[in-house]
Amino acid sequence: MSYTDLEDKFDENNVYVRYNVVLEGPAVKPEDDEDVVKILPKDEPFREIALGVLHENNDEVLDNVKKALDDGVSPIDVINKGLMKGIDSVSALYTKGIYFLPDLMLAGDCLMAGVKDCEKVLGHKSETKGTVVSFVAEGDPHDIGKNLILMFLRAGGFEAVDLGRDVPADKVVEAVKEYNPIMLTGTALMTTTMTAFPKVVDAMEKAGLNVPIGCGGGAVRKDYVESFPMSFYGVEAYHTPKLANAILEDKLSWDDVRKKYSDIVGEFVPEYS
Ligand code: B12
Repeated sequence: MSYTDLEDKFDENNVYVRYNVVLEGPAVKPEDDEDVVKILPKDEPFREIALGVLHENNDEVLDNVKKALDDGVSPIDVINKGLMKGIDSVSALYTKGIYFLPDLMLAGDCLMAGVKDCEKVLGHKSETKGTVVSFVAEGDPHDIGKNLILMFLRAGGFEAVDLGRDVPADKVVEAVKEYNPIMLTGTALMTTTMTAFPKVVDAMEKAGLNVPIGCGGGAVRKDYVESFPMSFYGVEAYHTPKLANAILEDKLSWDDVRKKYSDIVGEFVPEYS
C-alpha cells in the first residue's frame, strides 16, 4: 500500500490523543470513545477517579482518590465504582487496538496506587480470625484482583498469605501444608491459565487435602469452576472476607458455598441467580 493510499484511508474524525500527543485534525479523547462512554461512571467523584486510570495519570488518580476518601466516600466504592471502571475502559480500548500493552501496564499501576490509599483507610485488624492463602494461576501475570482480595481479607481480620502470581500447583499444596488455611483463593485472567485450577484440585486430592478454593478472575466462568470439585466461583474481591467468615464460623463446605453464595455475601449476585 502506498503512502497516498494510506492518506486516502485516513479518517481525521477518528484520531485519538495518546501519549499526550495531539495529532492534527479533530482529536477524539479516550473518554469520548463510544464503548468507553458506556463504561465510565456519570457521577463524581467516581468519574474523575476512573478518568485518571484511563489517562494513565498517577497524580490525577492519587489526587482524586485522596479527595474522595477525605470527603468520606467508602474505599470499597472508590475501588469498585471508580478505579475498576477506569481499568474496564482501558480494556475496551485495548480490545479495539487503540490502547496497547504499555497502556495496560501504566493504567494497572495507577489503579494499584489508588488501591494502596484505600487500603490505608480500610486498615488491618489487629487480631486475626484464620488464614487464607491466595494465588494467581500458573502462567498468569495478572495480579490486581488477587491484590484486592488480600486487602479485603486483611481489612476483614484474616491473615492473608500472598503466594504471588504464576504459582504452580505443587507450591499451592506446600503452602496449604505450611499455613493450614481455612480457604484458598485462586485468580486467572486468561483462558489459557484457568485450566490451572483443576490441576491444583488434583494435586490437593493426591496430597489428601481438602480446603475450599474460591476461583475467580476475568476469564473464569461459574460453570467451568463447578465442573471440578473442592471449588466455588468467586465473583467480587470484596466478597472474600464474607465467604471466609461463612467457611470459618458456619463450617460451610465448598458445596454449601456454591448453594448459598448470594445469602453469604448478602446481595443479589446475577451469576448465582
Ligand atoms: C491490566 C492488564 C494487564 C497487565 C497486568 C498488570 C497486573 N499487575 O496485573 C499486563 C500489562 C501485565 C497484562 C499483560 C498481558 N495481558 Co492483560 N489485561 C489487563 C486488563 C486490562 C485488566 C485486568 C485486571 O487487572 N482487571 C481488574 C481485576 C481486579 O480483575 P480480576 O483480577 O478479574 O478480579 C476481579 C474478579 O474477577 C474478582 N476475583 C478474582 N479472583 C477472585 C477470587 C475470589 C475467591 C473472589 C471472591 C473474587 C475474585 O475480583 C475482582 C473484582 O472485584 C485485562 C482486560 C480485562 N477485561 O480483564 C487484560 C487481559 C486479561 N489481558 C490479556 C492478555 C492477552 C494479556 C497478554 C497475554 C498480552 C500480550 N499479548 O502479551 C499479557 C500477558 C503476558 C504474559 N506474561 O503471559 C487478555 C486475556 C484474554 C484471555 N481471555 O485469555 C485480557 C482479557 C485483554 C483482552 N481483552 O484481550 N495485562
